[in-house]
Amino acid sequence: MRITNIRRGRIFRICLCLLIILPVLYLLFTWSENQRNSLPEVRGKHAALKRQRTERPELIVGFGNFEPPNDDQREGPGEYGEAFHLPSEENFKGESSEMEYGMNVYASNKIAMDRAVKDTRLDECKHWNYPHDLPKTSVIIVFHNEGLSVLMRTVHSVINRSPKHVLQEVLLVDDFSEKEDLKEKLEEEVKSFNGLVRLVRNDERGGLIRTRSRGAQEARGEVIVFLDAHCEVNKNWLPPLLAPIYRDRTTMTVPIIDGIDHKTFEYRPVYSGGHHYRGIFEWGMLYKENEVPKRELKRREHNSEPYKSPTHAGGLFAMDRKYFLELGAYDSGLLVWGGENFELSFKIWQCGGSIEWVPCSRVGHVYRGFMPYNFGKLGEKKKGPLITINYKRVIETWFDEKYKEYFYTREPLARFLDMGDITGQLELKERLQCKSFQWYMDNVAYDVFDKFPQLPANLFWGELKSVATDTCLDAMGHAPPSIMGLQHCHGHGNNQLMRLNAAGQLGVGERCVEADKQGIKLAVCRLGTVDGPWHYDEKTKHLLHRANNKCMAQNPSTRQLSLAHCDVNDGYQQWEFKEIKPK
Ligand code: UD2
Ligand code: MN
Repeated sequence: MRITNIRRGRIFRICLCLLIILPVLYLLFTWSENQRNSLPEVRGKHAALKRQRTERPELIVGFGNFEPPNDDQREGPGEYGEAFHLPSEENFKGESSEMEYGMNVYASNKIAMDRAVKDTRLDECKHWNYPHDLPKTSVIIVFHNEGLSVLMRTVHSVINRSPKHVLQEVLLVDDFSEKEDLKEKLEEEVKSFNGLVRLVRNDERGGLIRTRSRGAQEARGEVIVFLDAHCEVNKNWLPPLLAPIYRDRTTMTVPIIDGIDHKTFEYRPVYSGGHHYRGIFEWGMLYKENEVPKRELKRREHNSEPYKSPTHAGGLFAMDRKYFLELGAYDSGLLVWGGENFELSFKIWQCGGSIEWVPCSRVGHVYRGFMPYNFGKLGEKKKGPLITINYKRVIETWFDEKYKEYFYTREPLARFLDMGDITGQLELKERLQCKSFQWYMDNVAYDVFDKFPQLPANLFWGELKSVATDTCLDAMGHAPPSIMGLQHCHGHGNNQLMRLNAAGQLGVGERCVEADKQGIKLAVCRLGTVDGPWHYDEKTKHLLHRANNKCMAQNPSTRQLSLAHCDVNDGYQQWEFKEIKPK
């Protein structure tokens, strides 16, 4: 009896344990399954989807972990993205090709077209899986006078590192290149891809902006991806870019842009350690990158998930082709180069779409030493700097009045530039019922003001001329920190265009003029501030540095600038702001 009772007790306890353990095990199992299945999807507010998805995404083996061919045991110059140094006797040839292309194309010619690069993604990225029915994609590469081997390496990387069934085509659009090899040899190269690569050519120079719009017209894929002609895409770059578009066709996606050295072709991760940056701008419309605000990071579950960004650098992005065309492609009034990244970004956000940067998609880009091409006839036709004209079109279309003032404060000469007709753009904005710029600043670009606060108006601007010597304060084209100089007044603005704002900041371009014992200096403006130490007295013509209670002065013999005890009788302390007009 006793034994039986003990047994009964044991059986009861075992059953009780099982009753507790089994449901816990079940819950744990389903939770881990969910975790696994949640990784494949790129989630976001837009997951409610304009495009219906019926089944849950499958786990597709070999997709999240898509391994490009030829990536093992390769040997040769530049393999795995290592730096390649020419033997010293060939340096001269390398340098002269740098003069021609802004990058060492002679060195590039010695590196395999299909070289391997190092995988710069976050580890987490290797475990994502993506839907198998992603939209077919045209990769569009516009080019003008690029190095053939650099262009072809871009093409090879796309073909080798994109899943075959997703890649509709690589579309090359030649923007009226003059180089012989691009005219002749390129045709043969293209043929060797049996139709997967197509080449179309402009009859005249269109500039990169119009040429990209043309590419979008000609493309056959459902999604278009733009790349510059000197890129190398990294492992499994394409599916992560397509997934958010597949979920919501009004999303533009942007890969993280790694650097490729313009001399050695070394492939370098732009940043590592899981930190994320996104595109913003300062009020002169220079593109900047800023750490992603916590508010945006917190919205996501995984650090490798896409995050929203106010804008993008311009060159590399993916979009639903029809959506790009519905938005009017790029404003066709924009000329050659610059500002189109903002135009498209403001248009997308303000008219109901969104921009996401995708950490699991990495693409290398060669940042050139200098711009090797000129703007051709398109540049000559327009008076004034063409890029500022582009910015003016963009801000006049998309900014509210108050924000336009910030741009004109930072870029006073822009007021006088002829931006052409923007009625078509304003009509589009009306037709698509786009939101205000204030909405965009409040909801999307809310981190801009932290770095670039609203600009106080300029009290004085123009050339800052020494009364004694008739020379002008000049930033000398040096990078800050550097010494300000005095030069012959040329009337073109640029390095001589000084602005003194109502809060005492003396600025030139995006830089600030500061002073200490060593002299008058060009400095990086402190982020988040717009004030400064300067006060200009129109009567005495003194430029007073309030913190030191001294005046800007010129040394009569050395001509160097410094701070000196203010003296109303000293002509070398007298300055005049002289307004200028664009030439
Ligand atoms: C950046 C962008 C670039 C573009 C530009 C502003 C990145 C990595 N790059 O400058 O894509 O948005 O800002 O407009 O974000 N090209 C033509 N016709 C021309 C001039 C250039 O087809 O008249 C081609 C050129 O061969 C290249 C592409 O356009 O493939 C971009 O030009 P870039 O590389 O000189 O511009 P980049 O990278 O300095
Ligand atoms: Mn480029």
